[in-house]
Amino acid sequence: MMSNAKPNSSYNIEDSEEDIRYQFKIVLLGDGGSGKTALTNRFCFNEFDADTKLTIGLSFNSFSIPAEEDGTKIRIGLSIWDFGGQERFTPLLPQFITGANAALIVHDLTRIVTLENLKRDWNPLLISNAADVPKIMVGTKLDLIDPEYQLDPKTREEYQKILGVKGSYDTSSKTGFNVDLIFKELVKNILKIPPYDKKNVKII
Ligand SMILES: Nc1nc2c(ncn2[C@@H]2O[C@H](COP(=O)(O)OP(=O)(O)OP(=O)(O)O)[C@@H](O)[C@H]2O)c(=O)[nH]1
Ligand SMILES: [Mg+2]
Repeated sequence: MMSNAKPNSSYNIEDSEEDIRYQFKIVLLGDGGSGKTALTNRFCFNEFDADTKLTIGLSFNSFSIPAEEDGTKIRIGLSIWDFGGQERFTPLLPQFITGANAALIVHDLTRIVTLENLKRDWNPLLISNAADVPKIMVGTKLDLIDPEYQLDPKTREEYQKILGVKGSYDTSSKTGFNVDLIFKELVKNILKIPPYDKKNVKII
């Protein structure tokens, strides 16, 4: 298990622990090799490694993003729980999913079976351990996809409904496309529901 306490490198703002007013737990779930660690590394460190190692059990990162509350600059701390997608780690995961504020459920655009497995395995696992949390469906490796073979809108819509996600985005951790956006969208969704909806917090 890895631990790093760094601000999101893409924001280039000095971090200070005192400013962190809210702390949210975000979990990433999806098949082995679907690109969860690559998303985390792009988001937290603005890095991409073409040869990441599979995650053993889980990897944990914490960092913060800038926000505003009633016009005052604050930071929102995020703890990112990046789970190993190999089946042998599944028995370990429920205890770590518990307490999540939101989830990214991740499928590999180059392997349709990873989308089916969100429906079959990962979404049920999430629901049984963190019932109603906001979640976003994330397609990875967009840079490897021929535009002709992109997920067709009907299939996307069908899966969005079945999975009960707030949105669906395609990303590339290699180019960075949409990576910041999915994490920010997720936090925006946390801020829409109780107990946070009453607070005047905005991501900037
Ligand atoms: N070209 C490209 N390769 C990617 C992208 N995202 C991930 N990869 C590659 O896909 C492989 C698997 O990515 P990981 O991030 O390790 O996958 P994971 O979901 O964390 O896998 P587990 O830890 O086993 O659950 C690595 O070789 C990555 O470099 C992407 O957006 N584009
Ligand atoms: Mg991993």
